[in-house]
Amino acid sequence: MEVADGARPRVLVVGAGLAGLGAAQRLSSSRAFPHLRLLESTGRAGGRVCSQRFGSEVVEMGAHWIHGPSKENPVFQLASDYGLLDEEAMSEENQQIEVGGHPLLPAVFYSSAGRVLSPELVEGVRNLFSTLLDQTREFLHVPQVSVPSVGEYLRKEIAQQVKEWTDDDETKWLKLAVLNTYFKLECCVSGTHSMDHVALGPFGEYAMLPGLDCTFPGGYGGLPDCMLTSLPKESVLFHKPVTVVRWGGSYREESQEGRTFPVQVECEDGERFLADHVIITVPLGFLKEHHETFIDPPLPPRKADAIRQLGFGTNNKIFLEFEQPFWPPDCQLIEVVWEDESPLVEAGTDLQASWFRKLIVFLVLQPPERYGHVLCGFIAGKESEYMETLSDAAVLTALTDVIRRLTGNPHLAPPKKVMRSQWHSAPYTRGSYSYVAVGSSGDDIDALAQPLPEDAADPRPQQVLFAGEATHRTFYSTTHGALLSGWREADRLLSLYDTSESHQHKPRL
Ligand code: 6YU
Repeated sequence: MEVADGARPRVLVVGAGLAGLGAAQRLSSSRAFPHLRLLESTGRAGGRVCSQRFGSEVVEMGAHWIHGPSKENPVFQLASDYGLLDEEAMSEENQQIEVGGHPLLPAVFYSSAGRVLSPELVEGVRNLFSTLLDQTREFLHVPQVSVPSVGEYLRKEIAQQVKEWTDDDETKWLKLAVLNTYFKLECCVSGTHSMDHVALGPFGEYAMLPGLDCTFPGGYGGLPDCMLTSLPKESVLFHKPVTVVRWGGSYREESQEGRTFPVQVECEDGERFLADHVIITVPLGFLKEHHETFIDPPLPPRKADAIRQLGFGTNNKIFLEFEQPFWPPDCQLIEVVWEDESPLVEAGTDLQASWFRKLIVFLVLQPPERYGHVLCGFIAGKESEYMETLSDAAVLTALTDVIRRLTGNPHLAPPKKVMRSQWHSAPYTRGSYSYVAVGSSGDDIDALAQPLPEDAADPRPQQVLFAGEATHRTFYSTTHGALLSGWREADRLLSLYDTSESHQHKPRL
């Protein structure tokens, strides 16, 4: 029997990042959901996928790589289908490379003493750190862990190892300083202020896919752009920040006497939308700040606790363009070692005096013929949030001083241009990505992903559904985790209406 259009379910999706676009794309390809609206607070699609112009080239302010670009990675598959990747990225060989999340690029280590460190010394330390880091992933099913965090575990092991080092004191200190750089690098990977905040037990739950991380030659933003164009034009509304999602109600259009809807979504401009279902894909950072007022009636305690306990930190990028490179021609990564630092010694807390010490890695954007001489620095944590409060000029001056110190060249010309991301200040993001913080576990991720009403005995269909990278138990913090979470919630609705399309994984292109 044909269902009249007016009787078909109305669905709202809040947020046009990859999770929201993925959900909308999958639902819009089903005839069961002709009444679909996507409400996005900002003026663009993509969320934390954000390609921007830097001079004549496009750079990534948010997501940079497809992590693990291979068959199981839906972002890789979708980007390949749209023709957004180059041949090398799509080659079978590339897809089979296993890098364990840390691709090795030709790197140079500059130290705060104005010297380049020996590759042999650095390699030995890198192997030690990566062995210890591998060990931290082995506690997943261990009932009692000896220390709560990844950082404490690493430090405890390092303190043991140091006792057996036979090097002279200077070499020992230098090795510790290099280790400290790896701690800071790991803060960027996990999007946290300190590895002491990252829970040890669940750390191994994050899953890595095979494939050598790749980038989008035309910009990551091509992916959300393509997804957006596949949606009915009138279904996407920009500049529509949602202020409150009311559920469990009985709402009726003012002008109509027709049926009632359980969900009412109100936007900052006062406009209201009624629906049978809403899929919320706003970042965990936004939920941390607003969940008490954003959802009415408020979230059940288990879900609110999950929001409070899971981690959501800051990782920013700073792009610097130089007239001339100060690095060697084959160098693709510049790493910074502060010789007076050690993971076994508490770091200073004066952000104003030392924020720039947290920036320990610069990617050299490739190829130089295309980008010129552009570095992309990564900086995580409170120092990164402090950096957001400074002017471009202050950031440029501080980093010029750092680079002059590293190269031992007090006359090195300053970068001619600077641009940085400010994800912590972004009101609809409030940070960069999620991690499993001390005191939380993968169960919190699942609790966050649980739709409302939660009670399986409740006869009402699920009204409020949750997607977004922070709701994916094994791929949290990634674009593929975000996309999969959007598909998951779309499939939940498709199966609710028992459409035969629920398990078709091919979105409409
Ligand atoms: C990846 C990478 N990558 C660098 C940096 C950042 C991130 N990630 P969105 O936020 O996209 O969408 C939500 C939308 O909702 C948004 O448009 C809002 O405006 C809107 N909204 C909010 N409030 C609203 C309201 N009230 N009303 C209406 N709309 C509202 N991922 O795969 N590769 O290289 C990086 C990186 C600087 C900031 C990244 C990377 C993370 C991804 O960008 C991110 O997960 C997804 O884009 C999120 O999509 P979404 O739809 O969920 O939200 C062991 C272990 C370790 C674990 N970590 C491993 C490392 C993995 C992370 N790697 C990061 C590295 C970089 C460089």
